[in-house]
Amino acid sequence: MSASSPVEDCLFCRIVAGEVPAEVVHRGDTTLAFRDVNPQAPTHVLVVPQAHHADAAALAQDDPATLARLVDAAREVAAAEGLDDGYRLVFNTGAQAGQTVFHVHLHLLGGRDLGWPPG
Ligand code: DGP
Repeated sequence: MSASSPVEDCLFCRIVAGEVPAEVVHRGDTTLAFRDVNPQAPTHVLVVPQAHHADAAALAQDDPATLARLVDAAREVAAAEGLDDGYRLVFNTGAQAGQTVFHVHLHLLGGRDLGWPPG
């Protein structure tokens, strides 16, 4: 889906709208970052576009400037969290990759040694 208006049953559209509570750590003109409800590292933040796009590939096609802003917002959050030794950025894209929420989100993970390859 490439629509960018809010999608009624989309969890992250509802977080952007303030209809579902979340611990917001950063808000930009077109982006929002909030803590993951099920953190996999001491810092685990999700950075999303405020507009709805299903996944990173769709966002790259529809609005590449906002895709870049997600990465820049993650950089700002990582700095604020003191992740000076590094952090990981992940887009799960598609069900087989583990994507469960189909509003694109950039996982920012840090604060511990992160293994490779991921599971
Ligand atoms: P993914 O598997 O890549 O689609 O990641 C979805 C993430 O969303 C997962 O790490 C858990 C997180 N998540 C699911 N529901 C909520 C919620 O209601 N609030 C917050 N803050 N995070 C959520």
